[in-house]
Formats: sequence, C-alpha cells, structure tokens
Amino acid sequence: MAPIPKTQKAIVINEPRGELLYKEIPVPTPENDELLVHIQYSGACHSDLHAWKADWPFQTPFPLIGGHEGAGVVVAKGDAVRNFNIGDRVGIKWVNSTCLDCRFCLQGADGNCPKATYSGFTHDGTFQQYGTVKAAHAARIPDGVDLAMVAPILCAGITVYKALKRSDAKPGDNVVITGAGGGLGSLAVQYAKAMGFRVIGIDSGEAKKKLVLSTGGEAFIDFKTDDIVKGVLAATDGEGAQAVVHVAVSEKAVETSLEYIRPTGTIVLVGLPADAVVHSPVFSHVLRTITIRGSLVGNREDTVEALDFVRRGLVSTPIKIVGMSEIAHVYDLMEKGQIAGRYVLDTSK
Ligand code: 8ID
Ligand code: ZN
Repeated sequence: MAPIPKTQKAIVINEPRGELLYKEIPVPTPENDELLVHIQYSGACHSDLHAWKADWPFQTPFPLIGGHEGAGVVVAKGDAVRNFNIGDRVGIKWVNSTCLDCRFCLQGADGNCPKATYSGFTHDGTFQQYGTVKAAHAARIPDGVDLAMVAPILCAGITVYKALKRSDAKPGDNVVITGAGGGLGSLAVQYAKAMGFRVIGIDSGEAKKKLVLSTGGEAFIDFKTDDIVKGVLAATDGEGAQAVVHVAVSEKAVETSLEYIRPTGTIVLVGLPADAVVHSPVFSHVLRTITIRGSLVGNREDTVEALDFVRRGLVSTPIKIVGMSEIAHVYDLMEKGQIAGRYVLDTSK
C-alpha cells in the first residue's frame, strides 16, 4: 500500500453559498476509535446542496467539507479499533459517530443520538481524499461490489430502504415514490420492487421516465404535465396508494399526496425542502385513518441489509462519474432538477 501523504485534495466551503474551493489540506489523524479511510469515490447528495446553501435550521459549521456517501479503503486506524483491518473496503455514512450508550443508540435510532456527529456537516465529510470515521459506524462493503456504484448506497440507498420499511407496505401494495428519477428516488424504485411492492414513480422528463420504468416502476407520472391525483388513482384501480415515500424536495408533492393516499395508508417524509410544512386536515386524517411520519437515514443494521441487496445484484445505482473538482457543475444540475440518478465524484481529480 502506498504511504499516507501529509496533504490531500478536498472541496472546502468557507461560508454559505461560498465558492467550492478545490484545495490542498492536511490529511487528518484518526482518533483511538476511528479509521482513516482513503476515500476513492463520494456520491453528491442533495443534502450536500442544502448544507452549501445552509437553508436548513441546522447548525452547519464553516469552513465545511461536505459529502457523506464515501467509499474507499482503510489505510490507518486507532489503537482501540478491532473490527476493521488495514486494506478493508469501507463506506462512510451520514452518521459518522454516536455515543453508542444512550437510549436512542440502544434502540438503533443512530441519527437521533444527541451526541451524534454527521459527515459533511459536523464532521469533515467525504469530499476529500482521506477522511475519518468512528469504526463502529463504518460500513463494510461486500466483496465484488464496485466502489463508485456503491458510494450512493451509503446515504441514498440506506435512507430509502429504511423509509420503505417504515412505510409498513406489504408485498403487492401500491407505493408511490416522489422524486423517483433523482438520487434517492432511483434507488427507492429498485428497493421497493425488490421488496415486492408495486411502484408508481413521480418525477419529470423523458430521461427520468425511462429510468423509472426500466428499473421496476410500473407507472410514471410527470408532475409538471400530468394530473397527479388522476394518474395515481388510474394506476391503483381507483383505490389510491397504500404508501408514499417523498424524496422530492417539494412541499407541494406532500400536499398533493393527501389526495391520493389510500385510507389506512402511510406517507413517509424523507425529502427536506427548506421551510416546508405539512397541512393535513384533522377530519380527513382521522376518518381516512392515515399516518404521516418522518424517516431519517438508517441505522447500522439497515446499512448491512441495504448493502446486501446490492451484493445480490437486486439494486444498482445509476451513476455518472466526474472529478471532485467539478462539484460546482453537479450542484448546478441538481438545483435545476436535471440529474437522472446520482453523480459520483472521483476524488483523484
Ligand atoms: O434521512 C433523510 N431523510 C434524507 C437522507 C438523504 C437525503 C433526506 N434527504 C433529502 C435531501 O436533503 C433532499 O431534500 O432528500 C431529498 C432528495 O435528495 P436527492 O435524491 O439527493 O435529490 P435529487 O437527486 O435532486 O432528486 C430530487 C428529485 O425530486 C424531483 C426532482 O425532479 C429530482 O429528480 N422533484 C422535485 I425537486 N419536485 C418534485 C415534485 N413536486 C419532484 N418529483 C415529484 N414531484
Ligand atoms: Zn444524503
């Protein structure tokens, strides 16, 4: 293995909406319970775009190194680490560390641990060539799985897999995915199909339609040109969808789903449009006996399960690879809703 350099390339942001600086910074040293990972690829998630804009009510410290879908190889580790060896292939997720001791940790609610740190937000993320992660939260990447393709599973894949579990849908149920052609959505369609659900994708444009219908979607509704409620009712024999997983970055998408959710159904909120609010009239909420719940990434067990779908060839991220230095272009396309699937950054250029 090549020696660990003293410095490395990273994307650094000094202020909200500031320039995405491609610059040389020091390689970090792992703490006692941490791994140092040579990150080869990192997915670019819409949450990174939110962090750059600082449009969430979330304390994002600047200067910021974003990114939370990293895939690479362990190159060093702290003395207390027993579960990984140098040379192991690992992933860095959004949850970078937790206390492992509080009630939330004991319940597997990793993202809710009050002491959690988050890659790309409160812990330097994966838009750098070498990053640290608490060994307990590093994801073991199965043999034979491509590192670039698997990177987006570390956030997008785990998150949608968990959200689908939390939708309480049963095999054969109709499940709507909003934002179905984007990063999370394109994986949600595949996990939902593999879990035995009937998938209706909502997004816009020919490229996303093609992607959704070729990866397991049974119907596609264009939110810019079609009547969404009519479309869902037509695809569900007039009943409505038993579950909806919202990954669209849109308050309107959530509001509209109140009109096509099947009585007894569940709406799962995943996408995080800034300042969005859900207005669900109490009367119909009760009479139609619907559930609306939030879902935040997934825990360590969800991670193992989500990666196993990939190992078995049931799920594969539709990726485009570009150099990390081209991140501004990726954010621009993302902002315009022009990415079908996921962009993955190659950290070597
Ligand atoms: O743990 C979590 N809850 C979690 C984890 C990871 C990401 C939440 N997120 C959040 C992100 O912060 C972001 O707000 O999920 C959202 C989606 O992330 P993404 O999939 O990485 O974004 P994308 O690739 O840009 O895809 C979004 C898709 O939504 C479509 C767009 O066309 C795009 O394909 N879309 C939009 I914007 N409005 C829509 C609408 N009204 C819509 N699709 C249907 N209806
Ligand atoms: Zn993410």
